[in-house]
Amino acid sequence: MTTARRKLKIGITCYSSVGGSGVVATELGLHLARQGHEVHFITHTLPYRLRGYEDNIYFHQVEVTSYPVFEYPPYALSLAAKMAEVARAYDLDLFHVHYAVPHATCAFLAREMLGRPIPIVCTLHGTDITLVGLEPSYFEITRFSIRKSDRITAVSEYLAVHTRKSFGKDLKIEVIPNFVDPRRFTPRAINARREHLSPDGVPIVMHASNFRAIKNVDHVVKVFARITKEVPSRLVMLGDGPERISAERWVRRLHLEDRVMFLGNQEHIEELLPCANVFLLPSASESFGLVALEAMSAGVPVIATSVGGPREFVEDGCTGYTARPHDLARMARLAIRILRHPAQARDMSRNARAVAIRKYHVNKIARRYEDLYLEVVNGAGKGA
Ligand code: GMT
Repeated sequence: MTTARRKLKIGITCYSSVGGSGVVATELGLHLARQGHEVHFITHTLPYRLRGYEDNIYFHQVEVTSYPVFEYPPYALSLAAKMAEVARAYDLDLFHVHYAVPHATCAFLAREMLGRPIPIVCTLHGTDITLVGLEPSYFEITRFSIRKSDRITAVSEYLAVHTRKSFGKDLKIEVIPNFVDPRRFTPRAINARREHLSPDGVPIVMHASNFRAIKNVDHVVKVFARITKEVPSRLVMLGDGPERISAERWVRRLHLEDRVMFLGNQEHIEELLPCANVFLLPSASESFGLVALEAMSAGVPVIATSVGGPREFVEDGCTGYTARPHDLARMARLAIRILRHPAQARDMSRNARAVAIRKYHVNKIARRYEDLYLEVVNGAGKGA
């Protein structure tokens, strides 16, 4: 006989804009709500991927007011106040915050205001930790906020190691990787969309990101230039951000205008990823690299950076390849190998999807968060 698991009231805070951490937080919340938990998103704007009505989902908008004397609107204070207000009104069991600064800091403040020991689970996604390397003045507040959390999770072993190195070897960090819903990110037969992206039927190389400098989007274009010289193909770029102009400039400089498409931000990336023959993610570093996992789930072999999380799920020669971020020659060579050998590509595609399902299925990973929540609300020790 199975006993019913306790249903929880969970407050989730994340950045709502397009980006892996917001996607993880939102998809996790949606999944937990479908399991019967009550999920309260406490965020600045409606999280991207939270669209339409869903049972058990509540959205509480943080209003950031400004006065002439405030040079900067105090987002963190408004958020902390809102978190305390929602926790009190709905009797929340815990806060799950994504990003240490400022979200774990706000959760700490909210708990102090509430005056009851509501547990805080803090998930680290990477930029919160690397930021400290760039901006030493954030060190103390980040360390404080992490240590005041009851449980800390990191999205890869790489990030956990990196965090311990910066903030203390004694930190207990549970690695809970990113996840994917394989029913949504699924291989699809050649379809009209693919014909539109590649009217001449040549292979499609794809990249998706927020075009931050760390994503090395210029490298995507340069690698593609080498690929298409050997195997006529097309490059589809999904997403938008500060480096898009530079990438477009490289396209012109390399005379690739008729081979490259920039589609901007796309809400339904799951409809486009399966059109690719190979997916490129040459970032300078990635704590996980969620979009590469989504591509794998859609049956697309991945060539990703070997710095960070992708090494933990891209199995060289089996589901794709990893390469050092500046080794453009290797990336191009491996992509050409995939495109020239359809039988090998088919095997890789099958393997990629199988690994995504076996190790990173949303049901499996969300269950780990659920277990952690239950432990923490039942008072099973403070991890930090
Ligand atoms: O990659 C980004 O620029 C977005 C960033 C974020 O904070 O949303 O993504 C980070 O978190 C994702 C979810 O855990 C990870 O899959 C990404 O690898 C990570 N980005 C970096 O480490 C650069």
